[in-house]
Amino acid sequence: MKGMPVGNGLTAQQGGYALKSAIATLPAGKRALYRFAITGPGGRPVTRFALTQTMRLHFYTIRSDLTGFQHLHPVMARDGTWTADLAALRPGHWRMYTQFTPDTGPGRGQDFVLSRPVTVPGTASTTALPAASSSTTVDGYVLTLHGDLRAGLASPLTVTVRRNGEPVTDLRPYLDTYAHLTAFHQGDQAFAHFHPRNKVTGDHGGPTLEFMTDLPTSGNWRLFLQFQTADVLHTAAVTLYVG
Ligand SMILES: [Cu+2]
Repeated sequence: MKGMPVGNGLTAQQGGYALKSAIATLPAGKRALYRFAITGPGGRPVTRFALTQTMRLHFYTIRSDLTGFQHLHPVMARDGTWTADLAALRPGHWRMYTQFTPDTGPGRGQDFVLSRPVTVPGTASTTALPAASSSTTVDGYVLTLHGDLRAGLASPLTVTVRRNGEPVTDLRPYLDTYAHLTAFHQGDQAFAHFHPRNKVTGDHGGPTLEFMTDLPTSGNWRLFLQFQTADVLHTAAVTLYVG
């Protein structure tokens, strides 16, 4: 498993690599296509990427109030142009994140997260961030979090999954791991992504997922936990305070 990527995901360029897009606005309330390219130190689009969690590129978006999370896998054309097929966005300020590992050039083998802002025109209302909590429920699954997270320090976080009071032990690997934890910092939308250290041994993950987190700044983070049972992908959300 990869460790933390370079930086906090809030820049469009790093180490000679850049996220380029002509799109600064997208329409509200309907599917929207976000086209972009990753350019390398020579300024040309990168077309060779290493597979990370079975994909050449992971794409995430979040609204400035940390609602509207999407995790997608865009399609790349031969010339290095990517298209992310986004579900309906609410009006407001969004950030588009790309996570990738070049397979050529000086950044070869390095994990990058680059992002750009996008405005969705319309009347924007802000949703207050839910209070920090040690549990959350999605689709009947109750997730309980244990951990005392400290900014800038490697901090263990344990997530236990139960359903009807019983431990869940039929998590399926989704993109090669039993869970994907994507986190965004309240205020600046800093990004982090983690996978549990649990060994993947078929369709019987759970009930406990052991993460080693390393969140760079204190404050509230909105966590999105994605896991699969049968053929259904679940996405749980919870606010976590990092001291
Ligand atoms: Cu992941």
